[in-house]
Parts: sequence; structure tokens; C-alpha cells
Amino acid sequence: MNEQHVDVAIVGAGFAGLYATHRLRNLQGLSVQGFEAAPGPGGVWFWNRYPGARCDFESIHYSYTFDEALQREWRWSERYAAQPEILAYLEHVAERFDLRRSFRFDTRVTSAVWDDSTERWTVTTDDGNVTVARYFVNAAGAFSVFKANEFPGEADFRGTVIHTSRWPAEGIDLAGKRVAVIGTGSTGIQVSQTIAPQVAELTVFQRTANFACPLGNRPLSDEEFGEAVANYETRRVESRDSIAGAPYPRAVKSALMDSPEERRKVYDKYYQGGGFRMLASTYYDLIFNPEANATAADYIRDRIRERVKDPEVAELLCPTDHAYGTKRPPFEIDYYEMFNLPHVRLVDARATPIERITERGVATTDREFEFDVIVLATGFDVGAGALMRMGVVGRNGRTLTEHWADGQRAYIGMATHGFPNLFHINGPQSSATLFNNPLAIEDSVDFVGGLIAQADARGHTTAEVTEAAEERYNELVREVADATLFPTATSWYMGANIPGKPRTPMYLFTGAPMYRAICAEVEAMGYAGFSFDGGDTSLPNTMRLDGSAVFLLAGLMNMGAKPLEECDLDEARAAMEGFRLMQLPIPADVTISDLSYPIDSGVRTARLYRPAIEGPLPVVVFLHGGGWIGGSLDSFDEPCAALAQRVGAVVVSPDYRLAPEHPFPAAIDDTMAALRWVTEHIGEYGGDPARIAVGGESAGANLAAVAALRARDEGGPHLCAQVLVTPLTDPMAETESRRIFAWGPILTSELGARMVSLYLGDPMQVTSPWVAPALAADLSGLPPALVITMEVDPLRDEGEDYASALEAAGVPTVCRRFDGLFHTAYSLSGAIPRVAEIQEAISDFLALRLSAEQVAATSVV
Ligand code: NA7
Repeated sequence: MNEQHVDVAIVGAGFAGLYATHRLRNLQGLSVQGFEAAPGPGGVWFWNRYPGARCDFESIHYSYTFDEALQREWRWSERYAAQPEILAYLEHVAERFDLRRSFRFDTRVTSAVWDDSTERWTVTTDDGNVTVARYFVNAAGAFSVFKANEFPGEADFRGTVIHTSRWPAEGIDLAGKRVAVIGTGSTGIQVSQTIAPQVAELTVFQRTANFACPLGNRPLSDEEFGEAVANYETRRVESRDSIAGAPYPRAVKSALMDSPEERRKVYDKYYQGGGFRMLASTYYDLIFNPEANATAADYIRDRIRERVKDPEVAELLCPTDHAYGTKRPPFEIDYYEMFNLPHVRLVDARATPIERITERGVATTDREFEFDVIVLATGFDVGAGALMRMGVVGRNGRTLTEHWADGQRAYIGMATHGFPNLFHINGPQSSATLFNNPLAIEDSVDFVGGLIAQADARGHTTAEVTEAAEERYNELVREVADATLFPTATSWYMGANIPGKPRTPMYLFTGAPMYRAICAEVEAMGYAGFSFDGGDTSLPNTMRLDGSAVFLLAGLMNMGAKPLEECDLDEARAAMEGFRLMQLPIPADVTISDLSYPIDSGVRTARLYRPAIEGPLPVVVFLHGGGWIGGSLDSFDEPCAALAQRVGAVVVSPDYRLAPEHPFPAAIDDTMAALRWVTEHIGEYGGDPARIAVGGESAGANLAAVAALRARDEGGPHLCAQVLVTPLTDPMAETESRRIFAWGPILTSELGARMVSLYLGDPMQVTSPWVAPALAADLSGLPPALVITMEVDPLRDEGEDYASALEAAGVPTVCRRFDGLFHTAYSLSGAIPRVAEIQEAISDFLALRLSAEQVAATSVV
């Protein structure tokens, strides 16, 4: 037995292991020992040699980015390269960067055990050797364990049974043979469409029909290759900034915003466009809105019906049990036309499941079929199954299998608590399934390389994710999944393709940009969530957010939405209007009408929301948000209508003048004018002028708070309550929340400061209580207040401080903080389900404060 000592042990010589070796050994100067079960490099592209094996990401995107010369010199022959070419590329990379010498091929890891006393991993291999390493990198890939044959009787079969991922290098002669293909995922489709012309008979066993779209493969022309090489620099940046990690056109619209004719045009364009564009470039809501998804599903089903001549076969090929994209969408080359060939048949393995393999072929519950070759295209135990089988043992003798008994989990897809100095590349809960893998791999390796470099530079010997960080990230992954349609399908995305495997989201379903942002934030905070030598660490801000919020923000990134602070005034206003797309439908039983109220310089519009209840009803005057520079009646239709319905009140939303065209005090003067008008006229609209509350969100909450002050000081109107949702109460406040959430999300310090300065007109006004209600000399005598704050909001602390000050001044005050939510969440009810909780808090408060009994009792007092 040999024992060697190295800095890093790496398992796997695919895309991940090769780049990890290059980065850690060639660039960082660490000693590396790699292990690979196959006789050569290539990983998944070494093993999957079945006929038709091909990548369905374009090769100019599905390739390394780390070396400019490599990008230029490797001439891809096809748009979507086939397996032999990708394998040749990886072999070339191994040669070019002299990586082979760091690997022991034909060598399996049989155990990897962490020793707490020496702070080393002891890696044992089936060649009887032992490698002791400071770090252990799992680059074994997600598809290295194939799904074992579930059908009894394989030994009885006279012919050949073969899983697609164990196809022999010399091939299998299928000419003139009767062949069964079991499985219609990406692999089953590729193998079937490829072998159909060679075989005597092809029988495809389909348990679940899939939404396959044309791959659009063709030779890569010199012009296309030249263009790719010339633009690699920008394209690779765009790729990393796009949902799928490839520079596809961005989906920026809801499918429900287009007419059926417009949708048809969009789907026609991207159905033929090839690759993941059908999902990434059509409509952003396919993946979370069932109604939107149905439009794409219907479209694809229509195409299948057009392409398959026998209507019964066509119907069987149409998926009906899952939403488009919730199972990994395959791509095909004349797959559907294949079923028009006389020697190809489709068997419904759901209606008549396969029972066993027999001496002659396959027996279903219906009949026996005779075959010479049975191809199992039945998939993989996706995730880090390979590592579990390697017998990885962490701190205190705990195995990975035990740690993952309820599902595989890894902090940012890279680290597992109790397994110090072990890093996964594209591990469980990474975003690898929605992130073009070579790029995702490079990012992940670079992250790990950076972390090791920092640990070494600071003299740390262990880096381990904390239990709390792993737990919170795991929750986040689940919450994000719950914001999508992914959990509704039985798929390997959810670990649901393997009997007995816990059903948990195997990936973070945000797309590449948000995943990258989270990793960048972790890194920028000194590897937040990782404890070095047992030291303290904190959680990155994004992980404090509710999963629905993270999913929403990811959606904005995927759309390429410009951050508000980078927008000019018109763009910022348009972006704020766009928030409407993220609101629930307006409740149908609320009547909406526009009225006018007078101001000094003319009249303004106010929108009135009236629930279908007999009056007189209490009244809420609600001021929309938008930083005094944006927002509109339209943008707050849904929050106001929902308020009217929940509280059973008439809600009036005044269209106050916006800055900078109309700086302070225009907005607050209009608010006061609206309140006076409401007091005088609301009786005509079914409202009770004795029961008026004022409320608002963000800048609107500032106006509401100031209106309450002015109404007190100016002798009316009389207000029964004030509802302040995420109010700005002092532009100059120096609070902790302003510091830790300076970067938002949505509201950043820079944006807030710009809005305040546009509103103020005269900077001297900044300390006026009419701008900064928190600076009012006296807060007593104000109407009872509900102050709502969001945990992840720069304005959180000043809202809470204001609530405390109100209470100290004798004002009955309720303060509610919503953990995990952020500024503007209140007006995004369609994306953030927990907005219902905020609405409930407001309606509970107002129901009490505006009840006729309460108002009568208060006036008696
Ligand atoms: P997939 O996508 O998991 O597909 C496996 C297929 O095999 C799928 O159609 C399964 O039907 C079918 N299957 C599995 N077990 C059975 C049994 N017992 N009876 C009938 N049919 C069965 O694996 P692929 O290899 O196609 O693709 C894997 C990934 O590799 C691919 O997505 C790319 O990312 C690369 P089911 O849907 O479970 O009903």
C-alpha cells in the first residue's frame, strides 16, 4: 500500500475534474491527485456513447471559457456536437493543460474519511492505495450513477440488455435487429431517432410522454464559428447573466399579455429556434404560472399532432400529466416523424406497464414482445449519488448517506455541514440544471479555489459550512421550488425518478444570474456561511429573504431588468408600472371609479374602490408608493382593491403630484386636499365621514404619516387610524438597516437618496417634519397607528423607531415586522404569497379601529 500526501484530492475527470485540476494545480500551485473510474478523461461524455448521444446546448456555449486560445482553436463541427466530438474536446483539454498526469484512471474511490485530529481526508482507492489530502473535491458529476434495471428476468434474456450509459466503445450492431428502447427522456429520444433507420423493428416503451422540441442541429458554418470566436468575450458574459447560462434572447413578457395569434408567432419562432430557447426566450411565466404554461404545452401538443400521422399514436405522444419544462425538456431530430415509419411502434408503458424481461423479450401486463436488443434509457440517480456510494465519512463518523437521509443538500450546491474541506462542483442544490454546465462548473471551481486560497492565506486549516447556513439554504431551495411548477411533476429535478429516494428539489430553480449573485455575495462577505477553524460567520442578506422574494428577484435578473438606481426618470417610472404584472388579479366584486378632487392649482383624480357591501362604510385614503417620483393609481389598483375587499371599506387612492416636476410640498398638499374632499363628500359614495383612516406604502406611507401630523395641527380632518407600510420617516436616519441593506433589494441607499433629493426640491427641507415625521417635536394626539416593516429593507429600523416613538407619545401603536420580505413586497401580491399576511394584518387593525362601536367609544372618551 502506498500513501501519498497532497493538498487536494479530486474525484472525476469530466468537465469539472479537469478544470478543477487546472485551476487548483496549474493556477494556484496546489498539489492535486485525481481519481477517475474510467480509463480516460471525459466523465459523462466518456460513458454515454449510445448512438445519437449529443449535447442539446450549442457547443459554442457548452464549452470552457477559461482559456481564450482554447476557445479560438477548437473548431466545433456542428451546432450541437455529438458525444465523440465533445469527448475529443475534453481529451484535448487534458493534453493541452497537461492534466492527465494528475489523474489515476481506472481507479475508483472506495472510501473517503475525515480525520478530525489531523484535519485531513483519507481517500482509499480500489488499487489499494491511500491518499491523504487537505481538501476533497467532488467532481463526480450528477449523472455518474445510472438507474439500476428495475425489471426482473434480465438473466433469462437471450439477447442483449444494455443501459445507454454503458454502451460499449466498439458499438453494438443493430442492423436488422428487433430493438426495444425503454424510456423517452432526452436519452431515449436521441437513441430511438438515431437507430430507427438501421433496425428491423423499433419498439419504444413510453411511460411518460415528453414535450420534445426540434433541436435545430446543422453543421456549424465558418461564418458562425468566426462570429462566435470574435464575440466570445461579450457572449460569455451574457451567458453567465442569462437564465440558462447561454445568451438566448430574454423572455420579458407574460404569455398572458399576448393574444393567441401573437403567442403563436412567438412559439413558432422559438420552437424552430433550437435548444432551450423555447423555455428561456418565449415567456417568463411558463415556469410558475399554470395558465401561461398551458399555452406553451398546447402549442407543442399541436405540433406533435401535426407531425405524427396516426392520430392515436399522436395522442399518446402528447404529454398531459405535467406542465411544460417541469420535467427536463428533451430536444429531438425528426423524433415524431419516426413514428410514421412502418417498423416503429409505440407502447404505452403506463397503461400496460412492463412486468419483466423474458427469455424472448419484454412482457407487459398486456402481452409479450420479442426482441434481440433491449436498450434501457431509464435515466440516472441524479445528484451526488456517486459520492454516497464511495463511503464518505465526515466528522464524528457520520456518513453522507446518514446526513442525506431526508434528501441531498449542499450549501450553495458546494458544501455540507459535518464534512469540512469537502466541496462539490455542481453539487446537489446548485443551479446546475438551469445553468449551462461548463460555465456553472467553472464558476463553482473558481469559488472553491478562492475559498481555499483565502483559508491558506489566513492560516486556516478547516472550512465548513455551518448547520444554520446549510439549513437556511436548504429551506430557501424548497421555498424557491414552491414558487414554481417544478414540484408538480415526477422528475429527477425533484429526486422523484428513483423509487425510495426522498422527494426534494435537487436544484435551486432561479436560473444562473441569481445563483451567481448569491455565490458572489457569500464570497464578498468573506465566505458567509462558512466557518473557518470553527470561527463565527453570518448569513448573506439574500438568504434572509423568503424564497418567493428570491424567485421574484431572480426573474427580474433573468429578464435583464435594469436596477432602479441605474434607470433614468422615465425608465424608473416605467419599471414601477411594470410591478403591476406581479400583482394578483383585482378582486371582481370591487367597483372601481375615478373622481376629481380640487387642489389649489386645479383638480386631481382620485380612484375609488367600493366593495359590494351595504354602506355607510368606513373609509381608507391610501397613498401609493413610488419614491414621490413614480407610482400611479394603476400601479396600486390591486393593493387598494384588495384593501377595500378585506376591510369592507371604501378606499380612495389620490393621484398626488409627483416630483421632480412638482417638488415638495405638492404631494403632501394634494394628500391634505384629498383628505378634506373625502371628509366632505364621501357620504355621497357610501362612505362614513366619521370613520376615515389614512394609509400608504413607502413614500405614500411618509405622506400618510405627515398627513396625520398636519391633520392634528391644522384642526382636521379627523382621522381614526394611520397605516404606514414601510414608511420613510427621516431621510437622514442613520440606522443599522440602512447600513446592512444598503444594496437593497429593489430600494438601495443610492436610489433612496436620489428620490429624496428629487422630492425635496430645496435640500433645506430635509429636516422639516412634513418631510421627516420622525423629527416632529411632538407625536402625541396622533391617530392610532399600524406600522408595517420588512426585515430586509433599509427603511426597516426607522419605521420601527417611529412606531416606538408614537407609542412613547401615548399613541396606540401596533408594529409588525415581516421576516424574509423586502421593500415594495406589499405591492407584489402575485409573486409574494405572504402579501396576504400583510393584508390580513392591515384589515385586522382597521376592522377594529374603524368599527362603528370603536369610533363611537373613542369619541365619547
Ligand atoms: P430521464 O430523463 O430520467 O428519462 C428516463 C426515461 O426512462 C423516462 O422516460 C422514464 O419514464 C423512463 N423510465 C424509467 N424507469 C422506467 C420504468 N420502470 N418503466 C418505464 N419507463 C421508465 O433520463 P435520460 O437519460 O433520458 O436523461 C437524463 C439527463 O441526461 C437529461 O435530462 C440530460 O440532462 C442529460 P418516466 O418519465 O419516469 O415515467
